[in-house]
Amino acid sequence: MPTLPPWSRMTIQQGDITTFAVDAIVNAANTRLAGGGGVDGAIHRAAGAAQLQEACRQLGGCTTGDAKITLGFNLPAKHIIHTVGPVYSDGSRNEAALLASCYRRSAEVAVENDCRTLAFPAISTGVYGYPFEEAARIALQTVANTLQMTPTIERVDFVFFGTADFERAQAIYADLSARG
Ligand code: AR6
Repeated sequence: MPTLPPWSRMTIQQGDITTFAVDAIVNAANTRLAGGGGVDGAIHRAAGAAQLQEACRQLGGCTTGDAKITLGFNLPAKHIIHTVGPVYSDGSRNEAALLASCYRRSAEVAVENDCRTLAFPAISTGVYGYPFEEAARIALQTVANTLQMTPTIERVDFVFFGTADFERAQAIYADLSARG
């Protein structure tokens, strides 16, 4: 079957990412991979905190903009790709490049581990303070660009927790996908 173009392989969803039955969900982690609040806390609880913490400990941390993989344990997802977004300060500290790197590296790790369906949360837009609109544009455009080079990835779901974020992301998808 021919590979669909990038924007046709990307969807905007609302919900709790821990319920997504995909090959890999992506976690918005910290550099120690120690678990935390927000989506990280929800993923650790749903996967089984003790076993995920032990798997993360063996990875020895993760630098900002990079990504590492574990099993999904009790999750419906087979794997968890842990990536570390930048803490947003004022936009002059390489935040945009680091955020783009999270999405690119997560996709690369997915390909290396034969994960064909992925779900991403809105990395860095919670505790790490990245302005939502800007972060969502970087997320969608980076994944669209990456999918050009990763034909084995069949579908990427972008999962937004709240209704307002979901609706803003839908508008950004419409805008960016119309530009091609
Ligand atoms: N499903 C989908 N999205 C969610 C969920 C969920 N269950 N829960 C929250 N979100 P955050 P960050 C959204 O703070 O900004 C942790 O302590 C949330 O609405 O989880 O990258 C880590 O250990 C927001 O839009 O991640 C790090 O220390 C988005 O997920 C730090 O927070 C990201 O918010 C990482 O901060």
